[in-house]
Amino acid sequence: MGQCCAKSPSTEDEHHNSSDELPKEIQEFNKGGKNKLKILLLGAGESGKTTIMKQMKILHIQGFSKKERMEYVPVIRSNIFQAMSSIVKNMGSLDPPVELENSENREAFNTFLSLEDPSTGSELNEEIFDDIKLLWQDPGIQKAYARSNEYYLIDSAEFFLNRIDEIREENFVPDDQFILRSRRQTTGLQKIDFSLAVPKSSGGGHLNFSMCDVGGQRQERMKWIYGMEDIQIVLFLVSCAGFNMMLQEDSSTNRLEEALDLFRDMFENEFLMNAGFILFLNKQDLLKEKLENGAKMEEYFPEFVTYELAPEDIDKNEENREYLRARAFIKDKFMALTQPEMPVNETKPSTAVATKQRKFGMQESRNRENRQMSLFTVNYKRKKPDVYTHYTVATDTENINKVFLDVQSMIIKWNLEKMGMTV
Ligand SMILES: Nc1nc2c(ncn2[C@@H]2O[C@H](COP(=O)(O)OP(=O)(O)OP(=O)(O)O)[C@@H](O)[C@H]2O)c(=O)[nH]1
Ligand SMILES: [Mg+2]
Repeated sequence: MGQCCAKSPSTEDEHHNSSDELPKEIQEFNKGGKNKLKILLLGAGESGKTTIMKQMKILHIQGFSKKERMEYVPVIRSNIFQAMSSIVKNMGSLDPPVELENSENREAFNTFLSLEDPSTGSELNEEIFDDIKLLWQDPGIQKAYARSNEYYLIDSAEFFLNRIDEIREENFVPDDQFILRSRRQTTGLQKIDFSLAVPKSSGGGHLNFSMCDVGGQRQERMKWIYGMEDIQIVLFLVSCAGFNMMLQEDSSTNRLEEALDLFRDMFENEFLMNAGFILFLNKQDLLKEKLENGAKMEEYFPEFVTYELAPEDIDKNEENREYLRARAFIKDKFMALTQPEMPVNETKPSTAVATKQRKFGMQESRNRENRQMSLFTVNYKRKKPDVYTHYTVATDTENINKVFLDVQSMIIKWNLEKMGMTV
């Protein structure tokens, strides 16, 4: 993400057992600074963490330079190829399967079936773009796309496939929306620094932030601990659209279930006991769209059938009712996890390998009950559930600007109350 981010540690770096050996940017992040507020972005894969980092760059740094924009061209082209490849390769194995409808597209279909994934999107030639365009218009492909919760497909597939003419242009320069929609899995840790003006009513001046992004897929989570030192704020992201989808890395685990497990583990994590938690219930646009297209929350969470909205949340607009119920249901599920039933100081049985030191000799933890690695020893010491929730659309700059202003005021309030810092 441009000049301000560090990539670390690489696979071989995982064996480091001294904080002195961590990449410089992460050491700096860990040291923080007197007036720096450290925010750690957490959440499962594809919850939208990196998209929030991109938004901070757009909103609070200098945005993307032309050179940086051009670096996204191969990413976007590779995304569009992978999207079509995934639809073509999965439609036959759906239950019931979906067939190509226009026989004139058979050749393009077969070519696509036999194509290897190009390592970078810049290798796509004109014929491949033609084939993608033809296939995207086939009613069979559209039907398979409508069932994309049954196999792995990137969230931005439709956005990119609808814009293939622009993407294939020789002089294509991605705008912010293309960049925000692009998908590249994060490995290691990435850091970004920015500062925001503090309103006069809260003392004026500036507040400096250091924000750290991590990879959310299971194999990445052992690295999270590198970014946890003295974290003041955890910004935990959830893809609400994941309620009817399975994980990319484990096709037997529901994405929302995984997010709930992960949130509970992080909320109870002893290294994050002093952090305030902000929950971004993200991908609200996709949640709404899915429900409008007939997806049923109760098929995945049967208790949803009897769930009722609080009177103050009921909207006169009946059309929105199912969506409002669903988003409140998801929120309640997360908030219930912030009210632990187990007594203070009781340690949850865990396969965790955490050492209390910061100099983490990272070891493998075992996969328990076929769910994500439970990384660290947990206990129930958190006194007050400092959790704030927001419904977000991470790809919408205006929405994130507004939400982040709220987050900022809340952080200032927390700061003044809990950390004794004056701003
Ligand atoms: N429509 C929509 N797409 C979103 C939203 N938030 C993120 N996305 C898209 O979802 C995909 C995944 O987002 P990322 O920000 O890469 O997810 P991540 O949490 O960083 O994923 P990892 O790096 O694997 O941990 C990207 O293509 C984003 O454009 C949202 O609110 N709405
Ligand atoms: Mg990421």
